[in-house]
Amino acid sequence: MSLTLHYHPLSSFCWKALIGLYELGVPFEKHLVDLSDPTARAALTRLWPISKFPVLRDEARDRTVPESTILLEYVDRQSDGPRRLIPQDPEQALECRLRDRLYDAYIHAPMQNIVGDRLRTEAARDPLGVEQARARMETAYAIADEQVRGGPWAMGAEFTLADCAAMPALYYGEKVAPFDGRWNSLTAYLERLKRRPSVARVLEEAEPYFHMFRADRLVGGAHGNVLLVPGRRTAVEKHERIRGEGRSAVRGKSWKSNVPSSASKIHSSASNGRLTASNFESSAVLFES
Ligand SMILES: N[C@@H](CCC(=O)N[C@@H](CS)C(=O)NCC(=O)O)C(=O)O
Repeated sequence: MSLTLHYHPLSSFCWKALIGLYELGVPFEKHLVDLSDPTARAALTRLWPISKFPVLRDEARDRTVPESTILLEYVDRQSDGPRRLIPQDPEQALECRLRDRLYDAYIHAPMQNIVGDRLRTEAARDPLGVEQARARMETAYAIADEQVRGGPWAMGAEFTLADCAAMPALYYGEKVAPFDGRWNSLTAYLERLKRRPSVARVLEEAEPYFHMFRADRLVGGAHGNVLLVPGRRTAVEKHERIRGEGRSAVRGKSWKSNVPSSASKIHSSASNGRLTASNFESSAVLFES
């Protein structure tokens, strides 16, 4: 295979693709797409008019494969290694795909919607939509909690496509719609996921790019087209480093109480497209829980 992954290290759906590729041990090249660069964005759009990543390009077969689930299934089918992301048994494969959908459609996507809403101006907010998204996530948490009770992974003994989908969905989902002491199996499962070598590698590789976080991308993607940044502690630490202060102004504040002021800060500071103290503060606020 001659594969190139068009991606960004901070993108949650790209995390899903990366986890699967690392699990399979498939050789591939990475092409980092900076969506703030019009040329890079246009190139991604030429590959996939929806303009979302991850997108996989297979030069040998002259094939472009978008959508994280399809991308992983494509690679899984061609991989000749011992590992598989989708079970061979048709019934198990069906269940695996269903669990992948559960994480993507009912946790990951509504989480993006909530984050997007938080970055709108007050007038453009959609409280009902946010409540519906949160309720949907909580329903899905309950289903997933039941599913992972036996563990260790989403489908039981084997790490599959469903786990690739679960990691970014739960990692960010938990920050947006906290588990709050409920769903103990899901909580333990998320901790197991973070310790998985493929996942730890993805998190580690994202770290050097945290400073490139662009608040204007978040503003631009108010309907779920968001680049997501890592959790509160890391973001706040970076924020402190940028401001050269020993203590962050945002530490200890709640998500809700920070939201209105941070959203307006993003709007006022996003135009130059550069990381500033105020838009980075907003990124930290995003994941306060
Ligand atoms: N259904 C898609 C979702 C991909 C997605 O939402 N990607 C986000 C990054 S996490 C993106 O490309 N956002 C940039 C944009 O929409 O401008 C998949 O599974 O790959």
